[in-house]
Amino acid sequence: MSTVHDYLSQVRRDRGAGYLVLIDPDRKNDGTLEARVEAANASGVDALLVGGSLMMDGKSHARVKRIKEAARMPVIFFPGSLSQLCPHYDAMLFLSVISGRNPHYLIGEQVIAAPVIRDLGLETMATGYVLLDGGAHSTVEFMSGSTPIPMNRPDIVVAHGLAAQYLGMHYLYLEAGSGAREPVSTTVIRAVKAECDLPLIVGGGIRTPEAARERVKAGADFVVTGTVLEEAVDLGLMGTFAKAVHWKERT
Ligand code: 1GP
Repeated sequence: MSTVHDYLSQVRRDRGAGYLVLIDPDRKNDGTLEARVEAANASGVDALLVGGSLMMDGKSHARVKRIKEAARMPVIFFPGSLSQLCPHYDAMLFLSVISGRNPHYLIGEQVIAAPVIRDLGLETMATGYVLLDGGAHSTVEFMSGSTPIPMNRPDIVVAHGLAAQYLGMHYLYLEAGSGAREPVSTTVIRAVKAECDLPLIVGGGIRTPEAARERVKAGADFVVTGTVLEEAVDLGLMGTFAKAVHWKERT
């Protein structure tokens, strides 16, 4: 059986890099969910990440179901919290906040989630999550009680990437925080790419297709955007991002 992990590897091989759109199944997006998913279907988006740090009502599971029903691509759980764990995903990033020193987000949440994940039969993709300082206090920094790594310390990021690799993780997520002022720098991405073999997912504060393309050129294997599309008037912007990321498909 082909897995979402296999599919993402194929995307990297065929398109050069993958474009992932983050949808927060929170109240604020309730009226636009189907439109967002339809736009992603039509725009060459490779997969949807679904999750958020804080849900402001109890309807997130129903929204995930609506996303799954409309999506013609994998729907991947991006866990902000275990309260969003439900049967409607195709796979999940099994995250550990390895840049933090808060044991609850390093291993505590994972232990609580594991038996539920087994019963749901959800595919897990072990992901080392590295939070960098994107110039603004982020929700994930507050919620996970972890200090971001300064952006001017690629050496520290590289050491975390190597540790994730030696721990047998499948992906490294370089995160500047949702809505970051500054996305993860190309210097950091290049440094990690030079020394670490894991596929790199890069997100937080990426607002233009040019910024996405620069990050792919620096070594990002997957680019994530969330906020820019929540703010966008024209969801056609997704297609421009997808073209910027899929460098192998450019003529
Ligand atoms: C957050 O990396 C994602 O986890 C996306 O960030 O909302 O800033 O695009 P943005």
